[in-house]
Amino acid sequence: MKTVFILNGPNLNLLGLREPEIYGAGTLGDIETAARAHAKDLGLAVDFRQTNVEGELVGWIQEARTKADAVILNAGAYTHTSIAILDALRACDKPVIEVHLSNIFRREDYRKHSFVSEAATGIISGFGAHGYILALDAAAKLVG
Ligand code: CA2
Repeated sequence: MKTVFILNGPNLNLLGLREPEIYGAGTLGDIETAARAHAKDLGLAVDFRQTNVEGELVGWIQEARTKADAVILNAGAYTHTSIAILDALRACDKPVIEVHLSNIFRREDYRKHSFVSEAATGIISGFGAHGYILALDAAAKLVG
């Protein structure tokens, strides 16, 4: 069975607690539950993780080189700042699907640039929690 890493960055553990008008009312746990159910239907195994630590995300992307067939990544605010994450993605050599709950291009200027996009196979942004489901569909297609 093919394995997809679903990696989540800083503050995504706070989903559902604040800013529901931007990120929706669901929690990251709700997203994980829906993603696991959809992955099962697609015949994919998922490894779902969240961290607030940039270096931990870098380590997980490195781990994906040998343990995952595709990566779904919502790097949170590190999307807009982290060359370390970009370098790790460039070394990863697996399909990478960048996900954002909000449409980052409709928001503040500092959110409109993504270092992740420079290494991503594709981007899903603005569909809320459903973006993770769309990303799994894309991953299933990409890993065959
Ligand atoms: O839209 C997205 O998914 C983001 O990656 C979410 C990040 C943000 O920094 C990116 O620009 C876009 C923020 C993660 C969640 O932050 C929260 C902060 C307070 C309360 C709830 C969530």
